[in-house]
Amino acid sequence: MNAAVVVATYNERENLPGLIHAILQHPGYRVIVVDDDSPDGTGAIADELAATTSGRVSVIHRTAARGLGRSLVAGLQRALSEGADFIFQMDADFSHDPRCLPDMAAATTDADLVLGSRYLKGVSVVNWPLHRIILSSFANRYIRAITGLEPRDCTTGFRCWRREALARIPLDGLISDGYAFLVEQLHLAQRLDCRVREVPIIFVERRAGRSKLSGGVLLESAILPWRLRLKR
Ligand SMILES: Nc1nc2c(ncn2[C@@H]2O[C@H](COP(=O)(O)OP(=O)(O)OP(=O)(O)O)[C@@H](O)[C@H]2O)c(=O)[nH]1
Ligand SMILES: [Mg+2]
Repeated sequence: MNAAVVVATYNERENLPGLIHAILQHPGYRVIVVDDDSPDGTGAIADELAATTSGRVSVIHRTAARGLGRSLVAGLQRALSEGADFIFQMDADFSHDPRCLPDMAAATTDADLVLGSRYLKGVSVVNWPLHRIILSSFANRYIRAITGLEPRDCTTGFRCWRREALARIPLDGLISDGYAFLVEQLHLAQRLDCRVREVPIIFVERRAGRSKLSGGVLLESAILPWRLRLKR
């Protein structure tokens, strides 16, 4: 197995060490942390982990304007240039269970992009307040209705790419940055005829730290589906 897991971080100091430990339990997996100069010192913790894990963890320190989308682009490009065959993206806060990684990789036998989906079998979300579930499930209906995307969970951040498919995505051309980035990335994959498959995951509310969901991020997510539709 030659897999790289891209983890974007902003103020995840309590979560990152445990997460990296759990990912590295899988032989053949390495981690690329993309930190946005977190005020809580996550970047320095990532450097310490990189120094003690025999080259299996690398860290990208970003200092430009912070953003999830640009961070993921930097990490995914690094994974491609390092030659990984399977490239994951996942959140740092334990909402995505590292134990699911091998099953997601296995699901690429008949797919180019595997989505860890919260909405395949009803709603598999644990400990989210009701308003977050309503917001997320409304967002998915809205996105599907406007863009014609088919997956049940278009905003999931837990993804596994086959290298050849990710290499075809013009990552530098993606314009959005918050959760909208995830929708734009999926839309592009579908337009480029990637075979997209969903596998069920159980999403658990973040273990520690605070959410970065903001009004600006939500507004971008509300507008993006219309931009994608107009493009089509
Ligand atoms: N590098 C970077 N990472 C970010 C940024 N915003 C969020 N992240 C990371 O992206 C992942 C998802 O962000 P979250 O804040 O957990 O968003 P969420 O999962 O929708 O919300 P909660 O889990 O409720 O907090 C986490 O690993 C964050 O640390 C950012 O601006 N830059
Ligand atoms: Mg989260």
